[in-house]
Formats: sequence, structure tokens, C-alpha cells
Amino acid sequence: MTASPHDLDSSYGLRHDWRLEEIQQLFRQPFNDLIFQAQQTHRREFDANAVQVSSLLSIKTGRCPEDCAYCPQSVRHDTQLNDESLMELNEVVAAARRAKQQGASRFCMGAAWRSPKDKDLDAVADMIREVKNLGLETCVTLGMLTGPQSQRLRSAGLDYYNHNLDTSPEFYGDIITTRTYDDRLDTLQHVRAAGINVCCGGILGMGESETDRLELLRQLANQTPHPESVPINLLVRVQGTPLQDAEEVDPIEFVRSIAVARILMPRSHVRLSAGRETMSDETQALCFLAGANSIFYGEKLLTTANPEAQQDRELFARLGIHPE
Ligand code: SAM
Ligand code: DTB
Ligand code: SF4
Repeated sequence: MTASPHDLDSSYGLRHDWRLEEIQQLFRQPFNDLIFQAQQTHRREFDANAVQVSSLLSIKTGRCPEDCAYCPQSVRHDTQLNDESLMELNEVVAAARRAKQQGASRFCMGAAWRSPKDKDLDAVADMIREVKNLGLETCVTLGMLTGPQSQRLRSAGLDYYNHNLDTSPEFYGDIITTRTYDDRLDTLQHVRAAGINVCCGGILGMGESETDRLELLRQLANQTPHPESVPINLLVRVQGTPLQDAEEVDPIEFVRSIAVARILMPRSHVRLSAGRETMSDETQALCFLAGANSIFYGEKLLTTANPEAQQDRELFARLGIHPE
């Protein structure tokens, strides 16, 4: 392992000034050295055998005006999706209750909006209050937010807001043209200023280069403070999206990316997010070894498949992992 002047293991500090070359050095070191460093960091900050579990629900599905190339919910792609308008409160609460019974500790509600209308926000605020009343942490992802909208969500008791950077600033324009990287950073600032925990990550497997992946991690790590939750999604290739035939990610490269996220953001929950349905148990085990300590749990993500809850319980039992 190469020691750097800012070696985290010597300072135990959190940094927000990472340079790309330093991240490349971390990423490219021998796999065993990288995993060892990530494990050391992980064990310093967390129970090494605990994994946080969140369940997802799509509360408004499809017909999104944005053109995100990866997304089955964009109105621009013909993906055979069943569109659904905003769900009723009682249906959402019933789904949250089931998620809690299955063992989830956080309930994340996603809506296919560019940004919510104020009327929508009233309905979502009711959902947040009711889900919180069940004793679950709450998370929503609704697209772009203004400052006042963020404050309204915080007043409803929202714990986390998910808004991803998705990729590097350089590759971003190849994936989304209907809103900018800066728009995303603005929303993240509003959420942070309202006192809501930030859940922010990205997607691997969209045809980006190694540099793009590391630049995404640099963008995340150089936020002050670090996002509390960092979802690393492996692209779910959905028929009808422009990325349906994107090249597969080498699982070892994926694990390396998780390890680097762990080292750069030692106190954040790194979430092994979309893409577990097609991932081997062994790759998932390596991701946990590399410092992933959160997953989406339950048979569905927003619109695509996720492993069955029972399958995940069996995997956790085989690995001696306990959910939290
Ligand atoms: N519309 C809101 C937005 O874009 O912020 C919220 C929902 S959107 C589906 C949430 C995130 O899901 C996206 O930012 C993206 O990172 C992830 N996502 C969407 N489709 C995906 C796919 N096919 N594979 C992996 N991740 C995906
Ligand atoms: C995140 O980073 N991944 C989740 C959550 N945040 C909202 C969404 C994954 C969506 C995968 C495609 C789908 O199921 O529609
Ligand atoms: Fe819409 Fe979000 Fe999908 Fe982009 S990722 S098309 S904003 S639902």
C-alpha cells in the first residue's frame, strides 16, 4: 500500500479535497491491499457484520419528462411500463407496514417527477408522517427541490432525501440532457440546508470510463459534509432504454469502486443498490467485505426486480451478517 501525506489511517480524519490522481492510486493498487485498507477503514467506523436494510416503493410511476438514458420511467423510452399516478396514502402505509414486518428499518418512496408540484408535496408530506409513525426511518426521491420545498419535507419529519449525481460531470451530458449537473448540486444544497440527511450516489455500467467512475466518487467525497448515504447502483439494463445493450461491468472493478467509496467516505453508509438481482452471492459478499453496509431489501426496486427477501435473509445467514 502506498502511504499518502493525507493517509486516512494515520489521521482518522475526513477529507474533502481529494485529487483524481490520489483516487486512481487507491483504485489501482493490488486488490488484496485495497480490500484490506477498505476493511480497516470500515471496522474503525462500523460494526463489520451489520448491514442496514431499506425498502423501496414507487409512489408515482412512469411518464417522467426527463430523458435519463438509463431509466425505464422516462416518457422518451418505450419500456412497456405500467404508468401509475400518485398512490393513495393508505396503500403506501400498507406497503410500509409490510416492509417493516419483513425487517426493513427505512422506507424509501420514489416518484418519477422532474420536480414535485406543491400540491404533490402535501400528499408526500402526509405519507412521510404516517410512515414515520410506524417507527420506520423515511426517505424520498422526488427529483429537483427548491429550498422551501426541502424545508416542508423536513417539517413533515423526513430523515433522508435521495438525489444522485449519477456519473462524472464530464460524462453526464451523454446520459441526461434535460437538467444539468449544477441543478443536481443545487438540490443537494437545499436538502442539506434544510437539515435533511443526504443520500447521494451514482450508477456504474453506463459506458463510462474508469476516470468517470473515479471522478463520480471524487465529486461525492469532496462534498462537505459527505453524503450520509451513498448508493452505488449497477445499471439495470432495461429493454427500450438507450442503454439496454450497455457493456457489463467487471465484478472486480465494481468491488474496487465500492472499496474506494468506503475509503473516501469512511463514516457514510455505502449502499449496494440496484443490480443485485444479476449479481452472484460471491460478488455481493466481496462488496460487503469492501465496505458496503446497506442494501435495498424486498423483491422490487422501483420498477425492476430485486432479490426476494427470503434469498437475502439466507445470504445474510451464510455470511453471518445481521440486518439493522
Ligand atoms: N425522478 C427522481 C430523480 O431522478 O431524482 C427520483 C427517482 S430516480 C428513478 C432515482 C435514481 O434511480 C436515479 O437517480 C438513478 O441513479 C437510479 N436508477 C434509475 N434507473 C436505474 C437503472 N436502470 N439502473 C440503476 N439505477 C437506476
Ligand atoms: C438509488 O440510488 N437507487 C434506487 C433509489 N436510489 C431510488 C433506485 C434504483 C432504480 C432501479 C430501476 C428501477 O427499479 O426502476
Ligand atoms: Fe425521471 Fe428520475 Fe427516471 Fe430521470 S431517473 S427519467 S428524473 S424518474
